[in-house]
Amino acid sequence: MTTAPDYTEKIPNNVNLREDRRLRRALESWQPDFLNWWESMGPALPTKDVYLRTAVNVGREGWAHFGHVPMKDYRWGVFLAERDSDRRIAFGQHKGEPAWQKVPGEYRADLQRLLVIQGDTEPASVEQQRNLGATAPSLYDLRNLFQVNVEEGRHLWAMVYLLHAYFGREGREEAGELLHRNSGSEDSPRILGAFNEETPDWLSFFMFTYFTDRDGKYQLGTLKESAFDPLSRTCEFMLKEEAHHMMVGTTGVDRVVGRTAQVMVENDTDDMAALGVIPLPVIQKYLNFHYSVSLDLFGGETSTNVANYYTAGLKGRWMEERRTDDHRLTDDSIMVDTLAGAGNGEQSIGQTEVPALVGLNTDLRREYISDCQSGVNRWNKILAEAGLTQRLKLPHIAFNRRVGAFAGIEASPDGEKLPAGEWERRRGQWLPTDVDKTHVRSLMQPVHERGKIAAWIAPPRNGINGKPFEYDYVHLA
Ligand code: BYC
Repeated sequence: MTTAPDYTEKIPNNVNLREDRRLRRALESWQPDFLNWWESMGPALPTKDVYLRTAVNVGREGWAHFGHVPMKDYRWGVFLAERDSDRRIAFGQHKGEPAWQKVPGEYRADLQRLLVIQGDTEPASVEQQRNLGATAPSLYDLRNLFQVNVEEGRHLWAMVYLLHAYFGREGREEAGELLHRNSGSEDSPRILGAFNEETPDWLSFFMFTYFTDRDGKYQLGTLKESAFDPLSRTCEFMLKEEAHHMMVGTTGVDRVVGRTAQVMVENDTDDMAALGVIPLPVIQKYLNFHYSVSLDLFGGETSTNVANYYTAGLKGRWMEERRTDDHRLTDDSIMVDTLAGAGNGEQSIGQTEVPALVGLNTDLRREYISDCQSGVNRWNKILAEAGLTQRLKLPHIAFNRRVGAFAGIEASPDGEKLPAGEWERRRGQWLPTDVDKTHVRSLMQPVHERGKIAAWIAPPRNGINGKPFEYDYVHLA
């Protein structure tokens, strides 16, 4: 099968849409709805064109083309990684059998649900980021925001293709619904909690792309293992695009921390509010918020849903093939975080042993947490190299949770279980307050001039695609 997308088609694709008239017409009738949604819910800042990359191939080399394009003309399309015709299922009760090219009837409902949940997050993030262009700290950052936005739009296409191609009328209806739910809507909110939160400023954006996009990386990593081969190949290519989103988050927070550290050292003070940068305690509070709501995205510490997904072969583990167990896990166990009886009628935060299959959300969350820790280490290195003693920290797993074992309790960032009253009194020390948010927003004055950057963030080390920071990444309308 060819891997190069066909750009002569109305919907660029490498899945031979040309030969599947019914599917092509179904997707072509969804396309105007998508474009209407993009116009009304996508980036609000009017632009002439943006220096964007567009996928031109899915192979290892040279998969993307860079150039200035009007955003509404971006070629959203359907791209699957190359097919391996010998691929076999790597885990669960069907381990060793050939990967599926069609959806087995008994797993249809579960697979459709996973696709809908995944698909729902993509447009949600575009909606959350809709107004950020107006306060971009530089044209470089503005371009990165738009790149992330168009690719999240493409990831929506990726899920919509699967729904249309493999799930009949119900799939088409679900594809329609993906454009009707909206982030933060009272009547029809997005499905997962974090995708109904606001992203009102650029510190939130960088924290979101670090912590919440990283959940995307891990969830896509498990769906890439799926026995349903079209889903696996779809996720493989999405992960390639996702790497840029990770870079935006990691280096974005680097640059905020770096600039604050620099100004702290130059002024020999840690009272940053007056100096036009974001104080480290505020950065810590934003980190606490985005990390804790992203932990919720992994579902409960124990879950029969995930056990069923794994056994059926729908959703694997992170790096499934590198694991050295039997890839069925029917006889294994895992320690998961829990609330345990403390003997005096009280409950305390502890661990308990459960069958490995029901603990798979915990397994994935742990992989994610250790990856998040690497970001914190990196930011702390920036502080140490500036000669500062302050450090950032991931809060305890029970902090600010709304899903799973700790949903019903309050805990401090150190993992101390707190009475509700004390939590309410102290939450402003740990989560952004209105005063913090107002201060951060007050710094968000747009810098849309070529080669210039806002004072609260350091410039990037590198530009995009070998271009310098001063490049005209975006032409405003
Ligand atoms: N909010 O058995 P449980 C991304 C529901 S991000 C609201 O503990 P399960 C991206 C759950 O649906 C990646 N509801 O959890 C990032 C279930 O409902 P039902 C998105 C929640 O099912 C940035 C019930 O609670 N992809 O790509 O094992 C920008 C019990 O749940 C939440 C995926 O998530 C929540 N946080 O795991 C753009 C992959 N958590 O069934 C994009 C697909 C749980 O009782 N989804 N619930 O009605 C899944 O694999 C799983 O559904 C979940 C939950 C990991 C989300």
